[in-house]
Amino acid sequence: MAKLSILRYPDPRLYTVAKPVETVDDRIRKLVADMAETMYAAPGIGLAATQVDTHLQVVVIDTSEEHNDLRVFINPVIVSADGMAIHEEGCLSVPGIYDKVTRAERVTVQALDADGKSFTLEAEGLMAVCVQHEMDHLLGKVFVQYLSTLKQSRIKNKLKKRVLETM
Ligand code: GNR
Ligand code: NI
Repeated sequence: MAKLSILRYPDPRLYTVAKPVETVDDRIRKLVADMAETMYAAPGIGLAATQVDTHLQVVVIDTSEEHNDLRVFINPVIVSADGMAIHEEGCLSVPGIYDKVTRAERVTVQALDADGKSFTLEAEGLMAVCVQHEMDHLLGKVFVQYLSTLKQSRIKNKLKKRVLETM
């Protein structure tokens, strides 16, 4: 396994739309293992391949407290969604920034697992938030894009200053 480096907002590569995986083979399973290692090390509860500059529809999520419930979503599709819920979100690509985002309260997602087998998951709560957050990454969207343009420019400035401070 290898820890991968995570792109930082507003890196333009985060705006890339991911392509579907054609075959779930060992190359994809290696990517999944590396993404899981990167997510746990961060630490985070989810990671999209986009964030590690690989533009394929691959997501890993583990919302468990014990970090022992890894879920893999390849070519995920939301087949139904209902309700509305506001949650405070953060993102490993936007470190130290947290803000409220409105999303569907419950989603049903269909995807392939690491064996290429199709499954359906009904998600609510944090899992529902995370699934939608990660699927946005695959579409080239970062959660801060739901915030006002004023907030977005403040966030960009804050992250720029932080990079300068570490030089
Ligand atoms: O680790 C993460 N925590 C989180 C908290 C609230 C809503 C979404 C997330 S996802 C984030 C990891 C990440 O950036 N995934 O893309
Ligand atoms: Ni994120």
